[in-house]
Amino acid sequence: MAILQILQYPDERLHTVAKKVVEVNEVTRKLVRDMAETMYAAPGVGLAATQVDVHERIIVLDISETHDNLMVFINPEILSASGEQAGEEGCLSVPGIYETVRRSGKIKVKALDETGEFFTMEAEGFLAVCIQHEMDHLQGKVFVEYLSQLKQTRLRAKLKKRRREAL
Ligand code: GNR
Ligand code: NI
Repeated sequence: MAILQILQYPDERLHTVAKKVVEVNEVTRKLVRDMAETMYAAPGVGLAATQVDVHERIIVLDISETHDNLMVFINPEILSASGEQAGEEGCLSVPGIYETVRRSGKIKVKALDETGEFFTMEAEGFLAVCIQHEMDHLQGKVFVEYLSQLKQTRLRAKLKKRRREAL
């Protein structure tokens, strides 16, 4: 297994739109394992392939406290969405920044698992937030893009300053 490097906002590669996985095979499964290891090590509750500079529609998630409930979504699609919720979000590509984002309250998703098996799933609450956050990554969208332009400008200045001071 391997821990992969996570792209840091504002890296333009985070805005790449991921392509569908054509065949779920051993290469896919190795990437899924490496993504899971990277997510657990970070630590984070989810990771999209986009964040490790692989532009394919693959997501790993584990919102359990015990880190024993890995969920894999390959070629995920939202079939339906309803309601609304607002919650504080963070992102491994934007460390140390937490902002409230409004999202659908409940979603129904279809995807393939790491064996290539099709499944559908309903999610609400924090799980629904995480799935939407990760699916945004696959479209090249980072959660901070939901903030006002003023907040985004301030955020970029803050990150620049932080990186300067970290050197
Ligand atoms: O670890 C993560 N925590 C989190 C908290 C609230 C809403 C979304 C997330 S996802 C994030 C990991 C990440 O950046 N995934 O893309
Ligand atoms: Ni993220």
